Amino acid sequence: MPQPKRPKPAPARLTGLDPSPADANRSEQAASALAQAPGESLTTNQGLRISDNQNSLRAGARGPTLLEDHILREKIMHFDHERIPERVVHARGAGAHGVFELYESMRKVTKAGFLQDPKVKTPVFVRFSTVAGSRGSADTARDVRGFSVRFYTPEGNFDLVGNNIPVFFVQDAIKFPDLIHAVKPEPHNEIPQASSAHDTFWDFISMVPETTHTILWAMSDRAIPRSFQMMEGFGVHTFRFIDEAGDACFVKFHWKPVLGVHSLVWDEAVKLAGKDADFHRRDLWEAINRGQYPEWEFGVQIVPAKDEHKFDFDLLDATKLIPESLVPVRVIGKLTLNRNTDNYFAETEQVAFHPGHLVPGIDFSNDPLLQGRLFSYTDTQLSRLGSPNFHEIPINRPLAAVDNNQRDGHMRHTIVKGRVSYEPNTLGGGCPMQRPWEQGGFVSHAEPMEGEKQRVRSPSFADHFSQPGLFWRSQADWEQHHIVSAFCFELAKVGVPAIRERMVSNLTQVDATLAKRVADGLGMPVPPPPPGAKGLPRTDKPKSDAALSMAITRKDSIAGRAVAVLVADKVDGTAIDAMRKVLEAGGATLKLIAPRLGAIKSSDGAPIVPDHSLPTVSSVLFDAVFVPGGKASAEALCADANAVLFVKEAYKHGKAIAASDEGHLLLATAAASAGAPDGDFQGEGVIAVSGKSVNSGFARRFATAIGQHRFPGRPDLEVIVA
Ligand code: HDE
Repeated sequence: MPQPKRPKPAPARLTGLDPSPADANRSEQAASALAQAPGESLTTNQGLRISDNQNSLRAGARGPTLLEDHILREKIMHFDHERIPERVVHARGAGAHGVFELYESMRKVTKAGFLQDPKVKTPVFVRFSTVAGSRGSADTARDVRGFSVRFYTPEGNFDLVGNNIPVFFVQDAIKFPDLIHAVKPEPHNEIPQASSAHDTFWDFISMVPETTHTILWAMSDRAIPRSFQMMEGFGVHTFRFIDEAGDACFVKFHWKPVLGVHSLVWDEAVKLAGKDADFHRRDLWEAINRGQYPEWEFGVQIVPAKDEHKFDFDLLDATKLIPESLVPVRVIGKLTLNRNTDNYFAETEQVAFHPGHLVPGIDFSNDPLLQGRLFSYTDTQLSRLGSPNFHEIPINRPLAAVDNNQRDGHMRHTIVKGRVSYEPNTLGGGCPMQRPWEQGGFVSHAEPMEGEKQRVRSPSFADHFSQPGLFWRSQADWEQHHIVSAFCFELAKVGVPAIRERMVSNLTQVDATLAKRVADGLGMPVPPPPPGAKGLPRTDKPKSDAALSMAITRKDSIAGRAVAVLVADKVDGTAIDAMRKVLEAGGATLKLIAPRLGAIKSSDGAPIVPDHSLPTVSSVLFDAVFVPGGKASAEALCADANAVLFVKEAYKHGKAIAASDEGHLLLATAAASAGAPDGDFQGEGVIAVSGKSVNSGFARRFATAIGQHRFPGRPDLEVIVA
């Protein structure tokens, strides 16, 4: 029998890490690190060729299996240990490779090598995640998203382990385990999975007012992003840039998505959890496969050292952001994700990020949350990856040469030659040697220190309500409405009334209207302010900050949007073609959805092969819906409950809807069944022309509507039944 040929792998390197910093090709490095010899023969892990992979070794055809079967035992033993402990937080994630390109040299403020020369391209690996859910949980849970970026620089790995929300719940690392225990499923029954809508979470949040700022973000639509490609990223903590002369300034890091910041609506997110639990990771995977590479611009907010105390909040307090209206974000580079992983486990699961993976020119601030993280991330890798040698796993190996006197440990890959494993030495020629700052050595910023050893919170961390107020005031009406609804949803799931009261009482310190609206939604009176509330140092400057709202984000692109086209036999094929031409030119994808799979015919007899059947998909998987004409097609769809629901739901979720010619019949049927007040869908973003097929002007109007993303201001959304 002819044997299939496998592609030849890169030659396996058997001794240690690549010493060449010039080797910037991660995939080559990863391939060469896989010291496995793929061939055409099936073997054991010792290279023994296997003659029968179908049957275990038995004493006679119907006899017992023999303990001697070393091939069976090796295979089952390996299988038994396929799982490793999932991350204690951020367990659910998706990753991809890419590249970082600098727009302008940052030499004046930092010595970091990858921020010097705009010609240099730095390979990166990025992992997005949710925080609370387990590895198998749904992507669209209401949660903060992790946004971890590893830069493989010639000076070592720099990990920017951030989130899609610029502030954090707690100010001090010592509170982190409490926060996480509160949000995780409750310990007695392990319910609920990947949801903050339960008593223990709100019990904690309501007792810890420093969480108020982040909880407002978490109740906003930021916590249900449309796509990883459509969310911002933040380093959260204040870091330091250090220049060649050793002078420091403060810096906050930002990622700004090129497609703009867009979110789902809550009902959509809930339904998606069932319809496609992999919604976000699939979106990322497919975009990269299509060659529509996700992009973010990299920005910095720089604060000179002398301005450290200029603000009425503390730069070291991770529950605060620096309003962009006070310190604008300077965009200095671009991140592009252009390659999917070859193996989820080897790359996305085994990647081990750490905020302490730094390069010379970047340093920590004294943010007490960041300081605690510096312990946690190495520690957690030991239990997760099982060995102090996790840096030798291909995805974790720096491009920079690694050389030190650390030895041995579980699963050591490097075969170090020679007799010297100490320093100083003469027997090894003094190598490896320390390097001063001038030769690329890392030197911690020499910040003057004095003070008493004490367990205290700085009084400059005490104002927990001014910035939540700023965030609230900066939101558009529909964003405020969604925040109120989210509070009502979450708190209505809380069983203990005292927790709800305490929480709404805290909200009175943010904004009286917010508290009133949430109290109304919960059917309770507004409670008195929390005990001890005494007009904490309030700042109303700035009054609002446009960068905190999603309303003014980019809305002129349809790239990455998915458009459903509902079709049945005798559909107007020319309308589909005309629409496809315009939408695909803008970077959207079109999927034809018919009552069932199998080719149908257009009105002029041409065969059309649908991508999906109606029972297997749902409107929540798409950003917009188009119903082409063709009388028989439209009538068949009107008689199909799935098609009617599809349109009703898309309308309720504020999506752009277009219908050409008789396609309008389906809109009318859906509107009638949804109880639309005027007997038809009238809201913005509905583009219907009866009696006409699609021309390019019509298609462009639809494209403009899709670019708006959602129409949350449709007046009749509350009464639509979908
Ligand atoms: Fe993390 N966090 N964290 N965290 N975190 C982890 O490390 C921790 C915090 C963040 O994609 C863990 O490797 C402590 C802030 C992301 O692999 C663990 C504290 C921010 C990821 C850990 C914080 C983050 C993690 C679990 C308070 C935003 C996913 C697995 C002092 C700036 C990284 C792991 C990935 C992961 C601890 C607070 C972001 C246990 C103790 C603030 C994006 O080490």
